[in-house]
Amino acid sequence: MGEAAVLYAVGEGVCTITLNRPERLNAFNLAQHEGLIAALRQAERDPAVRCVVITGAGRGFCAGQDLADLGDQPIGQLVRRYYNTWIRQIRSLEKPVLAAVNGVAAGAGVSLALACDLVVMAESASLVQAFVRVGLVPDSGASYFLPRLIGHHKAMELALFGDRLSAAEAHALGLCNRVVPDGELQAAVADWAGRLARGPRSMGWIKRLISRGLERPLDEALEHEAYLQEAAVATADAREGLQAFQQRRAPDFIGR
Ligand code: LHQ
Repeated sequence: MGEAAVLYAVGEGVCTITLNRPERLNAFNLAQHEGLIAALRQAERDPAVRCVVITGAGRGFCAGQDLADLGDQPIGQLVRRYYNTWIRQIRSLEKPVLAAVNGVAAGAGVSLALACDLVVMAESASLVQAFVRVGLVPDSGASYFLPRLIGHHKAMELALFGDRLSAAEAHALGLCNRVVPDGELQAAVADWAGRLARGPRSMGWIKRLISRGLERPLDEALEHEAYLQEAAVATADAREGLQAFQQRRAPDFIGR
């Protein structure tokens, strides 16, 4: 049997999911879709996982659809059944998900990074809205994320021209949180992921609130905040947080 198309590892509360088809810059075939969907499901269910990191093996992050292996199902079905599934999983997972963009991301590979809650890019990594280059349209949420993140005109520029965007340009536009030297990506991601993995249960609810922030009226947001605040204050982590504050020490959160 060949190597798994997706690698899964858990350590100290951090689950690392690695797309593992480096010879194709981790472009998606069915095995990689299935591996990613299964990995995200496992990360959601495992209480030992408190933060998820998604990255790519080799010199690429993810080149989108494997154009040499389109399979034989109708494309609409492929998109609905696979791409849309893992995009929804990332957004609904009640744990922070961090994209460690180690190299080039293209097409749905960019969507994968943008769906995550935090994006850290290596200096030499880049983003390519490759869809138009092959006569296609943005998918996997690209048409949703891009205008929200960078506005209509810039989103149109990227989507219509499909030019490669450097990590520095992506950062200037607000498409990633941080750019770090290539050799420091792993350490930078481990630092953030470690902090998130030691965070309180409320992090999952923070994600739920912020993810819906742009979508709904103020009154609805206020009510949802009140509802979740009531849930948050009842957690062991909130009790610990308040006690630690009074005792002037760092809190020791357990994720519950
Ligand atoms: C690839 C790929 C790739 C196969 C590099 N496939 N082999 C959803 C559902 C259904 C239909 C279609 O679309 C979608 C969503 C999408 O994602 S559409 C967009 C699909 N992706 C692309 O169009 C990107 C295609 N790749 C590229 O433009 C370049 O490879 C990028 C800009 C990613 C990287 O360029 P370079 O750094 O110059 O690398 P390279 O082009 O030399 O690629 C390295 C190898 O990886 C090469 O194979 P080889 O055997 O010659 O070493 C490529 O053929 C292979 N590869 N992307 N998507």
